[in-house]
Amino acid sequence: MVHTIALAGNPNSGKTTLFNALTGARQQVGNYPGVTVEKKTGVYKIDGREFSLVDLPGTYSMTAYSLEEVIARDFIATQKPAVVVDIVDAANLERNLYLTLQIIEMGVPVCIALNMMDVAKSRGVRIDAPRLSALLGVPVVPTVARNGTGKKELMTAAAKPYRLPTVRGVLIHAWERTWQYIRKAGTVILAISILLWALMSFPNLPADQADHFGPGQEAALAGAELRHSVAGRIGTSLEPVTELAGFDWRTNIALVGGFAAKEVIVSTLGTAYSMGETDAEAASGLSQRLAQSPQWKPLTAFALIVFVMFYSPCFVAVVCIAREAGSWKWAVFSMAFNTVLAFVLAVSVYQAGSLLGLG
Ligand SMILES: Nc1nc2c(ncn2[C@@H]2O[C@H](COP(=O)(O)OP(=O)(O)OP(=O)(O)O)[C@@H](O)[C@H]2O)c(=O)[nH]1
Ligand SMILES: [Mg+2]
Repeated sequence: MVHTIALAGNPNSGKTTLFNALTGARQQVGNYPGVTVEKKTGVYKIDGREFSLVDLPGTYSMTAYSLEEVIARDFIATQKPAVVVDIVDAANLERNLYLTLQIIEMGVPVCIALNMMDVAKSRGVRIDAPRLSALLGVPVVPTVARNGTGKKELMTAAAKPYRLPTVRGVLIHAWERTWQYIRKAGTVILAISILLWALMSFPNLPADQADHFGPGQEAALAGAELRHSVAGRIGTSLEPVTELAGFDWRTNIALVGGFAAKEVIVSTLGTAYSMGETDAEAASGLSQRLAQSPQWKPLTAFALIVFVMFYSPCFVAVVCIAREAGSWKWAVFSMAFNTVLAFVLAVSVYQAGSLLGLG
């Protein structure tokens, strides 16, 4: 992805001169959509990375009175450039900083090019750039756009703000995501797990059938109970088809549950394979249980991974697709197409693997 650098500043501050110095001959001149204000874009390369450079119309403020102000403001607000280089006329610092503050207040990364330093110097104006940078909280680079002084430093300065994310920023972002997941796991996923447990537990096996199982046959009884439940019946009815991919009826229960939320596939598989386990101390992990199960081979697990990666998005995603696409056609298509594709891939993997004697 090519990042955009926008050049903003007062009229006559040297934006176009700097733009030309940075892009060389590689530039495009056009108009902003719908208006005749000139739009200049070019490519700027540094350290093997490419940036799209945009020369915004010169403005004294971002209050959106004139067409130029509206264009500059809209560009920064909607295009969200990676960084806005604010070209400030050092010889008219006070007047220029008005716009600077407005750009900083828009919340985009800003870097200041303190231009016309030669003019300022000849007028006896001395500017403490590091202090100005500390006061504004953005990098400040003295430049003379006309002869290219400070050009190199400015890019290095302008390219850096997004290249190195701060440790604090990364930690905050990571924490937000983690918290989002914890909340989801604690609410949606818990609710779905309870629902799936209920579907796997009811209706109860009639007493006359349960009586066939004597002491020491708890595991067989639990299997019969699970098969009798709503979820067990769904899983069993799908088995004639899914066994082509090596999936038994218990695996089918987990896959149907996965349509509610992909996160519950493993936990549902765990429940389906541990029902009837009365001694919690002796209970083994799902992986050991599957390794011992006669229905499972490494090839089955591989086919299952392939299927889970490709099959229908969960129902929340399907609802989102319908909303975004504005019709249920795409939602139904994504469910059907993905599930068929996943099944074809899983069957191919399982059958080809079996033929080759793998697993
Ligand atoms: N002395 C000096 N002159 C400069 C410098 N940078 C630009 N200029 C001159 O200042 C004048 C205005 O520069 P432009 O680049 O056209 O300014 P601009 O910001 O694009 O102006 P608008 O597009 O009208 O907003 C030109 O004559 C440039 O040659 C500089 O650092 N020092
Ligand atoms: Mg210009």
